[in-house]
Amino acid sequence: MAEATATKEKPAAAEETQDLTDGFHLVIDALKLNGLNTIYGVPGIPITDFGRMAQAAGIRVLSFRHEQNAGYAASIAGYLTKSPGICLTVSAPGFLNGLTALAHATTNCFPMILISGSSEREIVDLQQGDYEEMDQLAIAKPLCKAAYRVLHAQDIGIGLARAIRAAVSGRPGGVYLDLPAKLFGQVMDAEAGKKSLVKVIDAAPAQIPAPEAVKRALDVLRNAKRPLIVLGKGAAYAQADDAIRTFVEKSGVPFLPMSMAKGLLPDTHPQCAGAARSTVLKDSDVVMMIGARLNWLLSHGKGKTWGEAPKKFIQIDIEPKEMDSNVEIAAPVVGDIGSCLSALLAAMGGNWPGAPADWTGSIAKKRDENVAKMAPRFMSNAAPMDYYGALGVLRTVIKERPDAILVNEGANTLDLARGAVDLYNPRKRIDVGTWGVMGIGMGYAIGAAVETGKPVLAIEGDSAFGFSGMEVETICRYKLPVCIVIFNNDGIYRGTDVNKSGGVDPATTVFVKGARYDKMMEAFGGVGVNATSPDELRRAVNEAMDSGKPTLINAVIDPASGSESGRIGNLNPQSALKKK
Ligand code: ADP
Ligand code: TZD
Ligand code: MG
Repeated sequence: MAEATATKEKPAAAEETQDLTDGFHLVIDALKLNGLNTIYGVPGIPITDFGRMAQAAGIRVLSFRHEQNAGYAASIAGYLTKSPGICLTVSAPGFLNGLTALAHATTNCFPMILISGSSEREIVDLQQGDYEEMDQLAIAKPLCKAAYRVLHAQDIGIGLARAIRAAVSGRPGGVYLDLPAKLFGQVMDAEAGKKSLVKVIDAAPAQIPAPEAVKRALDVLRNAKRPLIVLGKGAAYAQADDAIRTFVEKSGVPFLPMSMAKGLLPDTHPQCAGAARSTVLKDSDVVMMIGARLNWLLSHGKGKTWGEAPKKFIQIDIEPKEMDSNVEIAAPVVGDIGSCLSALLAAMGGNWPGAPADWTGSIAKKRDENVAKMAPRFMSNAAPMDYYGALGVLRTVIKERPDAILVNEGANTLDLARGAVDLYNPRKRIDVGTWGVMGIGMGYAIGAAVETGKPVLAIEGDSAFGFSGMEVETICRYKLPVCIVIFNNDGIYRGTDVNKSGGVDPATTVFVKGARYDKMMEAFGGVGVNATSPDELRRAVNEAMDSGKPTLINAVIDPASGSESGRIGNLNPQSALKKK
């Protein structure tokens, strides 16, 4: 077997005089050297001892009940901190469970490193049937930004450095780091080991936009009659909050926040066009995208949503290949958002004309009308609750605690909460993201609570919650300040479907009627509440948010009040043969 010289067994005499280290300690030291002090994972062969040693060495190691949830926690840790979230799993099945989250991180542009233990290369490559055998590196590659394997202890430092740089530089994403079982036990000279570690300097270097690109963008913006700024989660990720706010206000342009960009500027800001979304998308003539992609969430920048009138797009993004991905970009500005906005602000000078008043006035009017239309719905005191009655309570909870973090998933529960709950600070809303994936709920809640120390409110559809529900034990075990509100409408979209065959099986989208999710929390020592009215809900959520005690509130929602697929029912394919 080809072991490098530095890791060869030492003669007994030399050992007596020599301090040694091994793979376990080198990985731990390399993580700590780079400020990576939290690991989300599930223990088992070959990483059980690694987890123990990491904890003993002062790294916070959070053990989950399923790797996918640990992975989601790591991915959101990356989003919230700009430093790669670390997920640790065992080989084959544990690795595969973590892989969904790694692909999710890559899709959403979150920096994350999935570290999985793996079986012996010699056996895997000859497919001789090792314990949990799988060629993990090959499988991970197409699903992440980069994938590396470390075979020798003296390469651990370089391996981790490469993983960190790949995760956070340029467009952030997921990185896979494969650590075979044998690596952990490899021994080498402690001094040489220490020297082999790499402290990554400037992991995500500033990417300065070209001056002519900045000028071109401002020329397009200056000549706009009906300009619009779209803020995406890349803008929130960039942590250039002051520059973004200053730019938006100086330009006077109405802004539309994508879901996770809500709160970059408050949803109640006079320039916020969130409540006039369809109007601004349709009627705008120049659209400036800041850290947002023209993907399905924005109807690819064309079609009915965007109206007939010709549009010019300005796009600010760190990824040059994003330009022209769906429509022509008249003014691409490639660079990191902080640098781009500083350059734009500098080039705008002192007397920027602002946005035309007839345009901003008409949007403000539309927005105020829509807000006024919604207001009475949030006052509904009906029991069982409808979505609006329950959300009326929760929007006040967040208004009174603008520092809390909101986790949100479901279909109706997602779409209606997105519109109902205003956000006031950056990076306070985390949700299903680019894939519209169910299952991020408890992983995100745990990751957010651990990374920020702030209270978390998770607004969960009953189906959505089910994907990660077992992690309520994890929340109780680590005593995290998480309040989960389950919008329990007895099913997916609605709890009213019936099996059209007349058979005994329930319909495909319904769950056990009148289920009591609150009892799950009580099983682990947390607080469980069954809330049947807005008043009960208000009392329970306020208490949970103030006490910080792990709480799960089963909010009973009228099973008939949701709609198919929430707001994106139009994406469902229709059968040409469908009978009435
Ligand atoms: P949303 O779903 O909110 O519309 P997307 O995830 O589609 O947002 O888009 C985020 C975009 O932000 C990606 O194209 C990504 O390349 C970009 N991005 C991420 N971080 C930065 C950064 N620091 N500077 C510039 N662009 C960034
Ligand atoms: N599986 C995964 C991983 N992601 C998905 N998005 C889906 C399945 C499909 N899906 C949705 O898009 S929303 C949803 C599913 C299963 C659940 C909706 O039900 P809910 O919310 O109870 O969470 P509402 O309030 O009843 O609509
Ligand atoms: Mg439901």
